[in-house]
Amino acid sequence: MSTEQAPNANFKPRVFSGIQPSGGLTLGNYLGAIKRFVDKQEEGIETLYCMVDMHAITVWQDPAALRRQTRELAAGYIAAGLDPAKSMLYNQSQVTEHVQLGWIFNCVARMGWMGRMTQWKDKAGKNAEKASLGLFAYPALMAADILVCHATEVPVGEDQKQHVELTRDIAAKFNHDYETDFFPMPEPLIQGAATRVMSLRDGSKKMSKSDPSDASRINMTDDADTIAKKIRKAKTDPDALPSDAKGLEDRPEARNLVNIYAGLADMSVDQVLADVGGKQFGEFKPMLADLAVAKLSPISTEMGRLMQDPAEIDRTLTAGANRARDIAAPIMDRVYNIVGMVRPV
Ligand code: AQP
Repeated sequence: MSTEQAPNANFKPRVFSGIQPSGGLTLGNYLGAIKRFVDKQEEGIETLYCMVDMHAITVWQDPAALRRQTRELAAGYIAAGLDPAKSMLYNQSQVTEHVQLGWIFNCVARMGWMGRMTQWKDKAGKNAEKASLGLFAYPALMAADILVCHATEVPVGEDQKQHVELTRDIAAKFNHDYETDFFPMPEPLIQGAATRVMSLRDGSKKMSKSDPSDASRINMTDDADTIAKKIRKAKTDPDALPSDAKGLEDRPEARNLVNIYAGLADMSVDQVLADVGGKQFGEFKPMLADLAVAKLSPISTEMGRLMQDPAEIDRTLTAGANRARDIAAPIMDRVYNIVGMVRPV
């Protein structure tokens, strides 16, 4: 039997994940992230879920829209099943330890690491000279978000795996440079179907809240008719559905719709195809639309009800921030001490 300890054996299991309030919530955010947040909360582990508004402003945000979207995101979390008494829900900007550690990590991370991030390449594109410095440094702040609370698990969609790996590199370099074992090595939690939901208009692009085409995504606030219409118009190919997952290779749009069905129904892709293999899209799309409406309508109705009382949402977020600070502040005190600084009392 190996006597080697697991890398995080000395750390309490703790879950952290964030979503940017940079637009309305999409089905991608729900299936790739929020639905998994709820599963984790129910396991009885300490869970912190954050509206990462400091990340959102790496791209210009209208202040009134940012305020509204932050509350809408919090309402989405709660409506989807996160209980603020169990999970800490808060705004990144309200717990200043995030940016304090973010700066220290800017000094630990290397420019080359940031330049290799696919999200940077996708978002900055050919306009890198004009992109904000914050967009380039975003992964160092994300590492700080995770490590400022010593999180050991990070439920995210497939697209964020590279950022969690970078977080481990930053933790390892900090530990090495300061000859300590202070930071854990967080693990990305990417499980089940629909960890990468693609655009309804282009199966090679991820579904995104900032895509200029509203038809490319299902918003959590879309009504039943809009959801049905978007699914009816979703790009597909002319063939019938195959009877196993192998038959979806080279059919990105078909794979995406089956993946979405599997994610919503909590089934595997093969289980879905055992039921619908051989059907044409004319028959499958209405089934998918009915399922999406059945799963999403209760959430959007509850979000609408919660949004009627923005002051209550703000109170919930402030209470969450106070609890998160109780975890982050002593960690930052120790980071300052390791680095050779003193935090103000
Ligand atoms: N299409 C997706 N499929 C699966 N998971 C997804 N996530 C986002 N889109 C998909 C997951 O949602 C969490 C929060 O992501 P984010 O809002 O912080 O940033 P993002 O990944 O950049 O999401 P968007 O919608 O594309 O935002 P914009 O358009 O502002 O950049 C993450 O766990 C992510 O994996």
